[in-house]
Amino acid sequence: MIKGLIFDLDGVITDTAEYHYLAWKSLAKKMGIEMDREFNEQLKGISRMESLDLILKHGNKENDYSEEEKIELATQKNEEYKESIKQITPNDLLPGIEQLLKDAKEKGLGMALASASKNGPEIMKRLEIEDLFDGVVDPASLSAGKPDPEIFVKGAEMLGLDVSECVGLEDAEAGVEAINGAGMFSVGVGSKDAMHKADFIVEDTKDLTLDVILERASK
Ligand code: B16
Ligand code: MG
Repeated sequence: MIKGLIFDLDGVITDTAEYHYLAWKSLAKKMGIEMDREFNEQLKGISRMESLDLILKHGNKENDYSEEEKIELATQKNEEYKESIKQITPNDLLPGIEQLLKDAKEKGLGMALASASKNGPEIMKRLEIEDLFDGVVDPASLSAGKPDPEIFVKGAEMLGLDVSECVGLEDAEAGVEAINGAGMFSVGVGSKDAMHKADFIVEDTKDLTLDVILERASK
């Protein structure tokens, strides 16, 4: 029986990808690296430092900066990103998500956040959904990021549930792999192609209704 939902943030609850993109693009420009939206797709669900490494590699500059300099660059990106997320309001919840969270709460399901973003708690506050959640996995506490299952396993632990009692929701391929690796039922939001490893695929968050999720997961 399903007793908990474990959510990714960016791409499932709200769309912060555009803000990440603009902040990385402006940092990349300062380093003389061009990046477009197509390249940006690779950064979804990937941690801040790993994203920076991918951008440097993309610009053939992977050996140009020391660890210290890279931390400084990632901090610069994060400062710009933090400025832009100040605009987030409850209107930025993706379609269907508010209803899903409310229905799950009403049914007594546990809910945890499994986002790679260290800005997750701030974003949840701005979306006014933090009270609906029982826990947020701290990405800084992880020994490995997605596709490693650790973040979803920790989410289930936080809820006091077995992984078999939880459903994980993701929009990134690495995230779906993490859910599957944890032994949880995976819901993928996105194209059939990108989400082919998910147990259940919806193209849009508006199709994420609690009844359908529970029905699919208990088959
Ligand atoms: P931060 P998710 C991820 O969020 C984003 O998709 C990814 O682009 C970002 O680099 C990562 O969070 C880290 O974010 O710099 O705020 O710590 O999809 O795992 O909710
Ligand atoms: Mg995501």
